[in-house]
Amino acid sequence: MPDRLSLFPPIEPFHAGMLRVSDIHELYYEVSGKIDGKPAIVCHGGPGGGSTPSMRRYFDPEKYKIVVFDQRGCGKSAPHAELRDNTTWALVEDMEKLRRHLDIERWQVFGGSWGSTLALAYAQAHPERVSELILRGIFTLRRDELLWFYQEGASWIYPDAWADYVAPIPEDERGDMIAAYYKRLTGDDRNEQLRAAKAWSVWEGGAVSLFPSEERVQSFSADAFAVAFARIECHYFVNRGFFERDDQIIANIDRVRHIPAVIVQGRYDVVTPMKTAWEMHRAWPEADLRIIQDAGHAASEPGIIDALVRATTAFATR
Ligand code: STX
Repeated sequence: MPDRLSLFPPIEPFHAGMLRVSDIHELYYEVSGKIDGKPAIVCHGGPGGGSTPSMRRYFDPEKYKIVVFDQRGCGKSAPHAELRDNTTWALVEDMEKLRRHLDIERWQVFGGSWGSTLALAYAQAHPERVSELILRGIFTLRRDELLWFYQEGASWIYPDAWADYVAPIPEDERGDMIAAYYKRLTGDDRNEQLRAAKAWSVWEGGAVSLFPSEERVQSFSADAFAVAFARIECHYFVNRGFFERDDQIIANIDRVRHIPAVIVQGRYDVVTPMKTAWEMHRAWPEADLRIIQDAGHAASEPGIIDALVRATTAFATR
């Protein structure tokens, strides 16, 4: 594959802090790149996946002021893995609190997977605050999308990893895997909670990239990561994203159709299959859909990196 763009070099934030957003929660945030550069905020995946230092590297640090944060309960945000007062709409308002705290008027919103869901929920609530949208691995938390990955569908592609995912759940509870996991992830038995969290998290970590990554599976099975990721994801899924309707994000797409947008989708994304990106594209033809023919779900796929870096670079001078 000729001339694919790669990530910008690693950088350290020039500012980082904790922002209190509720009686319970404090959020970790960091700002990197150019102090008076074009503002952009990154929404990480999961929910509950936390941010990573590589998220800074999708933007030219000489052009962008890059804001990265950990959503409620995950990464360096506190309290860890907390589900109380943790909803989509709380996260949307957290982004507004962070924007005002940093004295930013409008920003580019960049998000993959659950980060695309959150980016769109935010943009639909506060369209005047969003200069552009860059979205990857489109996920809208509809029932069918959840069933595909956690109940039946992805199981046909990864039957080997699926066996480990169903192992902690007794056979008579496997008819509703999300409910069965939720019971264990929120139960009093700490050992059972940890075992369930690791199995849930490793299932997702193993399906993320086109080619297997032992390193990713290892990091997804680390206790702290797995507990936040599994508990928070499962909590959002049991609560159906805290949305009013199943198709909330696509049904409200008219609110953001005027915002310049790029959608990057891997053809072989098994976590958030391309059907959702395609349905979004049909409802939002103005968005520039880039299908990457040799990529899965991960932001780190070479073709996905190339398309995302091209998108931030094209928008850098707007
Ligand atoms: N969850 C999809 C999601 O947002 C349904 C997601 N899956 N894995 C990730 O995010 C990370 C690799 C970013 C943690």
